[in-house]
Amino acid sequence: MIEEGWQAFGKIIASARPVLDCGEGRFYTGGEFMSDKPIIKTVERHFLDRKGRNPHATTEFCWLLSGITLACKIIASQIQRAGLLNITGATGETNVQGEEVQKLDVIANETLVRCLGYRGNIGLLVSEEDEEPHVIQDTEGKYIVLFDPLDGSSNINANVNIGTIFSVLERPTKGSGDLKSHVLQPGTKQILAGYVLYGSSTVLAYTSGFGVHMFTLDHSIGAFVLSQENVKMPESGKTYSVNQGNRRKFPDGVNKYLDWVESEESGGYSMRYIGSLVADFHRTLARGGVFLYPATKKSPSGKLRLLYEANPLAFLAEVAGGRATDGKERIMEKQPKTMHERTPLIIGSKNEVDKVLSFVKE
Ligand code: AHM
Ligand code: MG
Repeated sequence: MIEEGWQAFGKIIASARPVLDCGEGRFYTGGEFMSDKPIIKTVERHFLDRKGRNPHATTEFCWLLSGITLACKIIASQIQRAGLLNITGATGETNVQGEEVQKLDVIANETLVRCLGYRGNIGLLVSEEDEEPHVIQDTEGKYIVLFDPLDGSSNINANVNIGTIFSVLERPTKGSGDLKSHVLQPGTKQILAGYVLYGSSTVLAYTSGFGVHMFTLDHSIGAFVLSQENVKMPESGKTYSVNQGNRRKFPDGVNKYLDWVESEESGGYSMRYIGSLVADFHRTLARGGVFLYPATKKSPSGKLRLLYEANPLAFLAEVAGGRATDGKERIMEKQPKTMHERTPLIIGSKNEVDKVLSFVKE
């Protein structure tokens, strides 16, 4: 039906311009095949365009990617109607991190697990909400997908921006060894990372190491459509982003940086903190600046999770020209020891992260 539509479309164009009908719905216009030229660029099509440069840019991998985009479209529609569907508020349970679980956390998690559970090339799924990985295929399944299904859950009930973060690893040894050892890979091994921000518009950003690209969800056609290619993070930016409420619990180096950033000597910075990592990162990526979630006395290893929060955003930041560190080590080089490991995070514009490090490393 769709193919017939395209053929009819081609024939209309043919009446206005000389076109050679090459069969199979392809019409040669003298320069290129019309049916090879998409009228919109979806995430999957964009990813596949890196074929040749990226060994993972295969139709098989696109099947995995479409599982992520489908899940995020479903999550976006649930978020938009949350108040009408009675799915705001807490479930009364706590998750593996000891945090209060929101109804939308559960919905987002189940949506991702169910959308990805049927993709034949996935072996394991790792979610912030589940203590153990979901074993989709014990011995087969080339890829591992890790995700924070709904980041910024404390903002859900306030109608403030929230997001989904994802990371994809290749399974090192097919089917053998301890499954957890397959998951515990440093961020440098990521083959894809991204996030979806459910904001005033729903935006997806991804990288596979070949640029950072952004797509906007066009609700009228139900697709993430390319809106910005090769996004670069400004090298500097006069915004810092941190939970100032934890000021007295921060290490001395962080407090010295904050003293400096608040002083006249810094030339004047603005503070912006949404409390949803995806939203704070998205702003930092677009406008420049730095985001910090340091260790605190309450959380000596920091709050954010290495595998499905810090690593994917670090990959995006670095490909866009920024930096990500825990104050001592590059985030993506950290060797994870446990699946839900936490890390301090300093991420953002290259010059701003270096500035923080000059105080933290003193
Ligand atoms: P979550 O994944 O349970 O939502 O927790 C992570 C969130 C991040 O989005 C955000 O940067 C941080 O926690 C905010 O924490 P705090 O309220 O301590 O400032
Ligand atoms: Mg989170």
